[in-house]
Parts: sequence; structure tokens; C-alpha cells
Amino acid sequence: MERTFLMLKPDTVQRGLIGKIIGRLERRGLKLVAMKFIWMDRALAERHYGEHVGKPFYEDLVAFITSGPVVPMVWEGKNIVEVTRAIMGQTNPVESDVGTIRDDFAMDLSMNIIHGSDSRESAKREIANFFTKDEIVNYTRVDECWVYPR
Ligand code: IDP
Ligand code: MG
Repeated sequence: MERTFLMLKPDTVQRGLIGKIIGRLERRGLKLVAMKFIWMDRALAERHYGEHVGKPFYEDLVAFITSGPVVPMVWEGKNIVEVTRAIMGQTNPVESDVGTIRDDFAMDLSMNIIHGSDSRESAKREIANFFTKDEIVNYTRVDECWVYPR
């Protein structure tokens, strides 16, 4: 199984959408293996968004992600990066495919509900920014045999 890093952004928390978004991931058959509820400080935000340093939207991005609590999570599943990027939709909700999370819940590029790693390499790095190995839980979901054929 592969893992990815997903994070519900401050807009999701403030709009009371945490349960709705997590529910969509759960019902797809993806497995939650770690989760926190935190208010990120600037240092963590800079580490998380390091790839965007120097871009015109960088300061606004860091200000937004530190503007309230967030829900960082690790999810597990086959092809998890591809599957979660597809469920999330395009970065800009205006361009997101109908039925994706960003299409269903967001109206603006800067408040687009959810972060998700874009490759296995970034997933590894991003997970390590937020979780220690001990904080990731290994378990079997009872319905796994009805999600993936043996
Ligand atoms: P992603 O979240 O779909 O992976 P990235 O390109 O990694 O998109 O950008 C990180 C976040 O920065 C986006 O989710 C979005 O909220 C914000 N962002 C990206 N491009 C712009 C922009 O051109 N203007 C304002 N915010 C942007
Ligand atoms: Mg990204």
C-alpha cells in the first residue's frame, strides 16, 4: 500500500466541512492512518510550502495556511497519490472537474479546501514534516477485502 499526505485547510475547518471531506475519502475506500488538529506556525508552513518560495502568491499562501487550525492526515491505498489528486480536482476550483472536492466546496484558488501531495516523493517529505513514524498507525480495515480483490 502507498501513502500520501492530505491536509484540510483553514477554510474547511472554519466552514465546518471537516467531516464531509473526510467522509468522502473514507467512503471511497481509502484508509486513514494518521491525523492531527493543529494551528501551524510560520516555520512549519515555510517548510511545507518550500517549493513555492519566491512565487508571487507565496506570502499570501503562508498567511492563509497559518490563519487558523488545519487537519494534517496520512491516508493509505493503492495508487493513493493519483487517486487523491483526482478526487481533489484542479488547483483552481473554477477549473476543477465537476464532482471533485474542490468543485463541490470551493470558489477561489486561495481557499481550495484541501492540500494533497503531488508525487510519492513529496508525500514522503510532507508526511515527515508533520508526523513521526510512531504517529502513523498500522491496522486493517474490516472492509478492505471488499475494496481490493485478493
Ligand atoms: P496544489 O495545492 O493543487 O498542489 P500548488 O501549485 O502546489 O497546487 O499550489 C499550492 C497552493 O497555493 C494551492 O493549493 C493554492 O491554494 C495556492 N496557489 C497556487 N497557485 C496560486 C496562484 O496563482 N495564486 C494564488 N494562490 C495560488
Ligand atoms: Mg502542490
